[in-house]
Amino acid sequence: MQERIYHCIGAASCWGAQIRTCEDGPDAIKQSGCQEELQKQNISVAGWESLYPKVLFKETDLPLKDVLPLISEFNNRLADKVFEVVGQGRFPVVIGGDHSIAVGTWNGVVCSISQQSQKPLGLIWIDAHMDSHTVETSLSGAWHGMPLAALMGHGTKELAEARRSAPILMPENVCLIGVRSYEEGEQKLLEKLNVRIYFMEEVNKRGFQTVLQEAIQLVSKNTVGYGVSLDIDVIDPSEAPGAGSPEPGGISGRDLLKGLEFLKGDPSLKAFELVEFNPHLDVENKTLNLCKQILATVLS
Ligand SMILES: [Mn+2]
Repeated sequence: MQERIYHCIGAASCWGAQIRTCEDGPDAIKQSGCQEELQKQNISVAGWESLYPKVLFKETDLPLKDVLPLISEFNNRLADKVFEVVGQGRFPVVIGGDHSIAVGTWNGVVCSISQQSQKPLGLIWIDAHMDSHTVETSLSGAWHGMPLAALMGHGTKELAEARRSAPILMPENVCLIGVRSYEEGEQKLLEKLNVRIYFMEEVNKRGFQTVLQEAIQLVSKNTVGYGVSLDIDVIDPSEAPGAGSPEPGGISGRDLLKGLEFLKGDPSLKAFELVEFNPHLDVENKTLNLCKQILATVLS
């Protein structure tokens, strides 16, 4: 098996979230010595760089109506960076930031892969939420609640497009795991698109490991491979309090890590994304340590 060479990209944008201090998430992970620890475990991380939005929340706060151009500009740069990294034969690991950065990540991956294959990319979205609103259905208007709909070609064009036109994912190649908090509008859209959702109830019943294995099969069918987008809020807030929108009743860190073992060295896995870690809401570095364990598990 060919050894993966990893390239980490900190995507320090939080303009899609309501609590915007998760812009410090990627730097907190980097500054914790994560790259050195991974290297010690013989995990080859060839590069680690950070991208920042044109305006940082810690410098200037902006009203919701003004943030979309910033998100869009950031996602375009992120997509270009991911495209470049894949072009160098490296495996991109994108660390957010809020979940709206997924538009940049997966646009970059799909643009690069589509140069070699006509087949679509699959995606496993591991999250307490559906993130499948459009402007019309969202109650909060927060852009991090919309990226999955955008990637499948629904919602505001300005959010959905980076490097290429939406849709960049087909609903039959997408599934969600761990969902337990959602609103009617986004649920209706996913139902209409016939997207497979493993709600938390099913995860509890069958086990995360079993469900993830089945999801891998599903997103591998007729695709060039798949990506994983992991929102840290899928873990129960008692273990991962440092998340943008914590929801009770989540997966345990132990079960999540056990399941993620399946991603180790899988040649069909094309990219990995970890989002929504907020160091300002963390307690005794619990969430930070889980983020590091997740990276060590998937990257080993
Ligand atoms: Mn999310």
